[in-house]
Amino acid sequence: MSVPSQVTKFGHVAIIGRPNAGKSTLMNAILGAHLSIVTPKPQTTRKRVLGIYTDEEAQLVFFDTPGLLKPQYAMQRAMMGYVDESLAEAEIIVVIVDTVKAVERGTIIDPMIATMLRRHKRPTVLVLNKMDAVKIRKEALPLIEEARSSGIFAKAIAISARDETYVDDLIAMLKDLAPEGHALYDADALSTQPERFFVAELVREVVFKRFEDEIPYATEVDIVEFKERDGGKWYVAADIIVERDTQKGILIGAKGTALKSVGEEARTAIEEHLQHPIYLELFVKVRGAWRNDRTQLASFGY
Ligand SMILES: Nc1nc2c(ncn2[C@@H]2O[C@H](COP(=O)(O)OP(=O)(O)OP(=O)(O)O)[C@@H](O)[C@H]2O)c(=O)[nH]1
Ligand SMILES: [Mg+2]
Repeated sequence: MSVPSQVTKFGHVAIIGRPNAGKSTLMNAILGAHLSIVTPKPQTTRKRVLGIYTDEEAQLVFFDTPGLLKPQYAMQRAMMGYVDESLAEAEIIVVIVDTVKAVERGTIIDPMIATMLRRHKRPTVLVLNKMDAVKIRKEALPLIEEARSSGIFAKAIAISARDETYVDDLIAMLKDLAPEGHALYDADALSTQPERFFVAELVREVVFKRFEDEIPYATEVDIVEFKERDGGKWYVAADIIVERDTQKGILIGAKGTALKSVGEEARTAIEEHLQHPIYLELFVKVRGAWRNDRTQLASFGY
């Protein structure tokens, strides 16, 4: 594969919005791949996830970002740093909202988002997401009207990222807004981030989906070994970090059964992602209050 020469549009697109709005689902729908992890819990995405979309005419580099919030501790401050960084580097901004919640609120204008857009003036597309879950679809019409008359957005579109409806129309809009330019990456490149990052995310996705209460939020995953072996399974060893001994106990489960089944589900997802069989070893470690400790956060890549 090589860099496609016929591409005439190239741009960076930051996807921003509140936690749980569907940012990661949207990026995956655009790319046609499960690149960024998705769970029903808010604050799933913690770092910037870079995804590359390429067709015959355009190459768009998407930044999936953590959901916007007022940071309470160091990890959340780092999360909001990724949002700022993505906005600064993007030529186009996508603001995505959960339309069900916007209908309840009676407005799509979110003060926190409006403030950010005033600081980063770029062509901005408003995406009204989760239209499949809006019971009376015409209740969304005044919101689209509000978006158009607000002067904040270049365009507005109603979609379902989950069902992939109107996602192609959104891609066409973004291609229109993208600057003229040449492709930077190979036509089959999906990201520039290392496989270790995606492997750690896939383990974290399983923990987020399986455990309730505080465990997902106290969990980080650190890949300690990633060995590609010739002619055999690759070897991956990961530490699952939690904050308390009780959390460690729940993650491991009676006779290790909980951890074993986390490992089985994660291994399947990682093999699918890497397109290669692996041997996965998981270890649970306790690191008190790592979320508020700059040194530990740095060691986890924040
Ligand atoms: N019904 C419906 N659910 C959706 C849609 N898009 C996303 N979801 C669901 O909403 C939840 C959150 O989706 P994510 O893509 O993880 O949301 P996010 O904005 O990336 O969330 P954070 O990373 O936590 O900020 C998941 O359960 C998705 O399946 C949609 O179009 N319709
Ligand atoms: Mg996300």
